[in-house]
Amino acid sequence: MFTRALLKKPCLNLIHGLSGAGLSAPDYKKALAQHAAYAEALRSCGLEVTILAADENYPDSVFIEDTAVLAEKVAVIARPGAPSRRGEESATAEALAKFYDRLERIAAPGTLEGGDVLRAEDHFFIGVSARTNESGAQQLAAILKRNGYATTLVPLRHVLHLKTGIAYLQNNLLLADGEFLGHELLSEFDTVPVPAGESYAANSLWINGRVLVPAGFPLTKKAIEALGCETVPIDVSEFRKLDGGLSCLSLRF
Ligand code: CIR
Repeated sequence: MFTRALLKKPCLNLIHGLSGAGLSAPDYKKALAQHAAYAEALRSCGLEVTILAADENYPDSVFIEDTAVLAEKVAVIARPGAPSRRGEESATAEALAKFYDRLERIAAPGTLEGGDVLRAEDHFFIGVSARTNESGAQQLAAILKRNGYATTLVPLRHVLHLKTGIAYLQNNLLLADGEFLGHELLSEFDTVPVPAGESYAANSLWINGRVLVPAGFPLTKKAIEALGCETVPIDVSEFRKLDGGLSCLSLRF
């Protein structure tokens, strides 16, 4: 169960964030409202939410998940692979120092973004991607292993981040799409495929017994409810325009 979440307010420069989505630029006012509703949804799941101030130096900094990897026993400060995002992690480290006695860090030449890390119970799957390199993934694996967690590196083929395509829904259930369906490194899980045409909804988010799903993906919502899970639809259309999803907007711990 999670008790806290760390978020970061979207900055005005959000409209200049990185995007491969081919959609229009996000509407800042709408993004702010969606961010506030997201924070409220986390509160309604029982989390104490801390929202860091916006930082105009980093257009993508609202996607705070990418700047750290958190577990009970350790907090690891990431080192973003996107050059325009390098440095975002400092504000996260400062905020996390209030909650963790000791912070570990990914060091150069390693790069790692938290969106590439999926936790399933005490096992961490680490995507090796265009953003997370082999060195970053190996450094994280070594830190996690020292703290008693299991790790598996998963080379990515198409998606931006590992969690762009999979979510862990507890009880050994994986919501999976595209390259992760039938994946040999994920064969221990029972897999729920993301319904056709709803790939974006693979980035759903289990929080304390409920599953946050992006609004506008009714088939995924239904598939998750059929598993006996309560769903909470959240509109994140403005963040989708920058390839971001529900998990990217917070660090949960
Ligand atoms: C980026 O390209 O870095 C941002 N526009 C989107 C980051 C999404 N983060 C995530 O999936 N964890």
